[in-house]
Amino acid sequence: MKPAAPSEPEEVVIAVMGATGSGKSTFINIVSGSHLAVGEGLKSCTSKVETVNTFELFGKLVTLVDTPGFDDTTVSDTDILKMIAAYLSSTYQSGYKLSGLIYMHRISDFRVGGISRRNLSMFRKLCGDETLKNVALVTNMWSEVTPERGAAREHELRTDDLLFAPVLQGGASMLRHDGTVAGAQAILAHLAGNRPRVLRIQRELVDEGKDITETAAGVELDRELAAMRKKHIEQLAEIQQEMEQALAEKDELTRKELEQVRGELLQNIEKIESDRDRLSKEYAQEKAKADERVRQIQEDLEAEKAAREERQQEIARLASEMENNRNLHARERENMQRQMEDLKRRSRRRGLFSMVGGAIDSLFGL
Ligand SMILES: Nc1nc2c(ncn2[C@@H]2O[C@H](COP(=O)(O)OP(=O)(O)OP(=O)(O)O)[C@@H](O)[C@H]2O)c(=O)[nH]1
Ligand SMILES: [Mg+2]
Repeated sequence: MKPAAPSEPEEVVIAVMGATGSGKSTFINIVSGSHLAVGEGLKSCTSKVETVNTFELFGKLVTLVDTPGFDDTTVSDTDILKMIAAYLSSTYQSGYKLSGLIYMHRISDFRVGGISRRNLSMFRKLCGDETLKNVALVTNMWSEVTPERGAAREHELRTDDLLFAPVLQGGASMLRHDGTVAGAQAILAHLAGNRPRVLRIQRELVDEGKDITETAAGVELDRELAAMRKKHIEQLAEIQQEMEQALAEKDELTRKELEQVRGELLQNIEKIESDRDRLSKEYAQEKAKADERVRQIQEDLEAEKAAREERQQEIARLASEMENNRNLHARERENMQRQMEDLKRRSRRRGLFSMVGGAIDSLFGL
């Protein structure tokens, strides 16, 4: 984060990541008093990077960033990586770093399936090992399990080398979220004091000038897509065999059903191939849009800074008038005091993230 002047509250930015439906938006709403959409059914809810209005906590200006989980039901992983990467690289280029990252995990999941593992591996590739000190692995939905079962799962998550163990060894912490405002604030307090660090994807894209397909997250995504494609091609071969058998047995109904499955598989394969191809090209477009928007926001910030300085001069003028003119009428004095309070309130500094508010949503959305 950009250093603030001594009298100004420090700006802290924390991103919340995790699988779709893990409770990211709910957590943010609880602690920030925002109204982000929360999922009700099986469908994913957040499909873009969103920042919520900045709020003050423990004397700091906190901005939380909501992200869509990988394996979203409506947006492809390629689009999600593209959005998250554009957001992180544009803001980093403007001098902003994250103070913390929360990785949300439902303790109520009776087993950690492929989706959670994929999200965790993408998360690790985005962060890199050097940032792990700024990571909190947060378990939630404790009300959905008995304390014994929850504790047993927590232990498993903590000790399994395919789950949280390597992340914890790298310096991350594991915390429980009990669903309350105070609990969520305690989690933020744990992260808010951290030294902001550069994420691996930011270093790769900005400092090393890598193409997104060459970043650890880009390579991981491509590996996932390649594995998925391979699985589909194997399934296709099986279906083809079954279709031949159905043809030989003159089983028209089965053959037709298989034909439909075959069509779906072919479509999936085509989509995977296009997803692999378009990451690099579309990232460049997304990044250009993001850069332009961040540039505009910074211009607005500059204008706001100039206006703030003017207000501060006005405050100083009013203060000295009150000081020097002891004969002021009580009502006049009260009036001037009110004006000063108003000017002070309007002079509060806002950083890039607080300035962005909802504006950045439209930029990083689809
Ligand atoms: N019992 C319980 N339910 C929760 C908790 N947090 C979230 N939920 C529920 O879990 C569902 C998903 O929550 P969201 O906050 O939308 O999850 P998300 O991670 O933002 O999901 P996406 O936006 O789809 O990635 C909603 O029905 C929430 O009401 C919690 O701490 N306890
Ligand atoms: Mg959400």
